[in-house]
Amino acid sequence: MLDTSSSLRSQQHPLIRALADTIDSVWQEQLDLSPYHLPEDLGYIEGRLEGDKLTIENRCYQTATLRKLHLELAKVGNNLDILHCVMFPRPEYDLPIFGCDLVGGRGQISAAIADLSPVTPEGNLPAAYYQALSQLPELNFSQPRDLPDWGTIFSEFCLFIRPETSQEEDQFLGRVREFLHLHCQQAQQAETVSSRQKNLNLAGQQNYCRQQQKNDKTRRVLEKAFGAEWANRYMNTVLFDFPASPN
Ligand code: 18B
Repeated sequence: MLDTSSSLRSQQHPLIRALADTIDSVWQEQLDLSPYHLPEDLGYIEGRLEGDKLTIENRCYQTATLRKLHLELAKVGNNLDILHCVMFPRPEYDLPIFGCDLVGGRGQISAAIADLSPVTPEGNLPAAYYQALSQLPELNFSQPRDLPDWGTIFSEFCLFIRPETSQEEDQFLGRVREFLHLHCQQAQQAETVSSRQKNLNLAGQQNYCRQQQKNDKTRRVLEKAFGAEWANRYMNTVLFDFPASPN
């Protein structure tokens, strides 16, 4: 059963609320979810960031083909609302990583990012994804943002914008819903690959996590509230953990 009565959600920016509801409903409708237990029950966390309270709410699932589906909502006082979501596939399947991040404060979303990120050494998405995504109508946003240096992991379909109007917010939400529909449909019908391919997928996922761990903006928020060591552990074990390589 999904608990949709998240207390944090009702206090978040409307786009964050709408995206969290969308993620929940697509997951529930298209996937067969089982619980996923986070280390030491890091489900609900409170810290203090320069006098403001930092609250984090995590929910986590898994399916037969997806190792970890993580939806995280965070709030820093009244200044910063954050949605973070990553769907890590099991490396036995040729599936990209769905990821998105919404960051906003005081009524305005400053960063809206969503992607289906390839994990192959060549950086290609599986053909079915490429075909479906290439057919979606091109969206034009008035304030596209430049990816940071570590953002080499993202696909050509990555959205990274500062939404200016409620129409742009709706367009972003609609496109993320399309990403999710496609991805859940592909994940439900994925077939296992050779052990060589599995190792390549694993290496691709490790690279994705290592790059994401370089996001200093995420790290700074966590460090200020919980200290450097805790932030490091949280980024490595909750946000961007990966299974170890086989020896
Ligand atoms: N992230 N984000 O998830 N991050 O987790 N995020 C920011 O307006 C948090 C992901 C991404 O321009 C910002 O500049 C915290 C995933 C990119 O240098 C803040 C958490 C993706 C940027 C936070 C969190 C992802 C970015 C600055 C834990 C993509 C731009 C906001 C709950 C799939 C980086 C701004 C740059 C920005 C914070 C991407 C404050 C604390 C899954 C590319």
